[in-house]
Amino acid sequence: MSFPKDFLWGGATAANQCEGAYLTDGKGLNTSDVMTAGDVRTPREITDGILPGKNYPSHIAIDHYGRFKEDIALFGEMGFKCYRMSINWARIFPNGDDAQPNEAGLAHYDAVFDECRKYGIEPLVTISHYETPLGLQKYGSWTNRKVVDFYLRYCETIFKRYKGKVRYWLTFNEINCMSLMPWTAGGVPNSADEKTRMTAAYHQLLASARAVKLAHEIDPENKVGMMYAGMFSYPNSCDPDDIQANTEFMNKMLFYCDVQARGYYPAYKLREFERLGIVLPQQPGDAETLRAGTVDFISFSYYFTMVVGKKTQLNMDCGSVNTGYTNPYLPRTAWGWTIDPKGLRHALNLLYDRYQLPLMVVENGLGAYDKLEEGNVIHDPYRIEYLREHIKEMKKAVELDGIPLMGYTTWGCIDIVSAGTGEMKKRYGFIYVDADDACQGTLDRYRKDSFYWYKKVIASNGEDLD
Ligand code: BGP
Repeated sequence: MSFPKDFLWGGATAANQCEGAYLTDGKGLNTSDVMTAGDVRTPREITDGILPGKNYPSHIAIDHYGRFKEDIALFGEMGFKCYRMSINWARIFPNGDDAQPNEAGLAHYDAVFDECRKYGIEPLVTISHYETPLGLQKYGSWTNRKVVDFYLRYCETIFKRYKGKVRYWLTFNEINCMSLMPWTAGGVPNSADEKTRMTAAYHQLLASARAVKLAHEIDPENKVGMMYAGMFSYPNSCDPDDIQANTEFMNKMLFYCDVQARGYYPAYKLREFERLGIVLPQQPGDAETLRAGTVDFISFSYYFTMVVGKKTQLNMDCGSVNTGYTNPYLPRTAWGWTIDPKGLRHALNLLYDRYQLPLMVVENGLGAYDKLEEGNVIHDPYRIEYLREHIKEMKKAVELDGIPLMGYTTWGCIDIVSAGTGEMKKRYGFIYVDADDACQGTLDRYRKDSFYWYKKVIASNGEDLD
């Protein structure tokens, strides 16, 4: 027994990080369109509107909007079974609160899904991946309950339009990032206090539950998942206080999954709200809504693990989560992210033990500096090594631990803009894109060594990893 026959091998992107064409065909602005590029030491700026002279990488990105046919053909060549992508909400509802959807935006994704079908690629669609329409700022974005209805209007539009074309959906990318970087997660200022964040999170959780129910009503074939930013941590030591601190950190992250998988807030979270004086903006019927909208599967991103102890003070810095501790057993990437393939097996076990739902790894990969060499070749053995070791551990989780794993989509299967730093030079792809950090270049695509390697992996259903 190895990976199931229908295992969904593939890759993942997000609209704001690859599409570009930020005003084409009636698209409105979203939260990512006012974020400048930074780097490993320079945080991205969030500007008040678009300012002259600043570099906003989402505006051009890799022009996936214009070149999706070429890109999907390359995914098809690798043998992808699945393409995880997101719909840019502001292409469908340019201001977020429009009464009618934008037909040009809808037609674009029709063409994308049709292209996927040509190659037998199953689309897995993230409904909101770090791209909240900027027009919703006037409501206070997700802190306002009205936004739940706007999101549902968007969901209903796309569920109906793409019925039969899309069967797999994720309601929010990395929903637990509302606790870490609320602007990115949902257009809430990063300075927002805990009460504000928890209000916005409540509305997203409610919206997710309503979306799950609606998706099932519109098409019983629909499978809707939640998406967890893979925050997994080890206690700093066997000091019980370190263990407790780690449990609390994991609960702070996992409560989002608890609500989406179980349909209610866990006791530890409710007690914490009482202690902090946080009152959720609950209305009659909400509890039933949450219970009726539990997800069909759990998906997550997995890049690194962290160490948490009694002295931990969380700090988000240039796209990294810092806990104040480092793990001496693990190497790190050039961006300081630990490399921990074995942690992926732990993560799969932890999530399956906790929820007993099918799992899917929808992001994993190595952000690295690549070099385009003479003859347009890119030798990236480091990427192959990273992915190979993670796939091996995933395989153990399936074979030895009996985890029902639906699929694996590597992050940034084609080079795209980094979410954390806004750089192009933090590359994850099997396909190299000729663009610099200002998204200037020919934008030509070239196959890296890892392209040919991943093709073999897929063709052998994960058996040939050499
Ligand atoms: C996840 C996000 C992606 C993404 C990835 C890699 O958190 O869902 O959008 O980009 O991380 O992060 P980065 O781009 O910062 O390297």
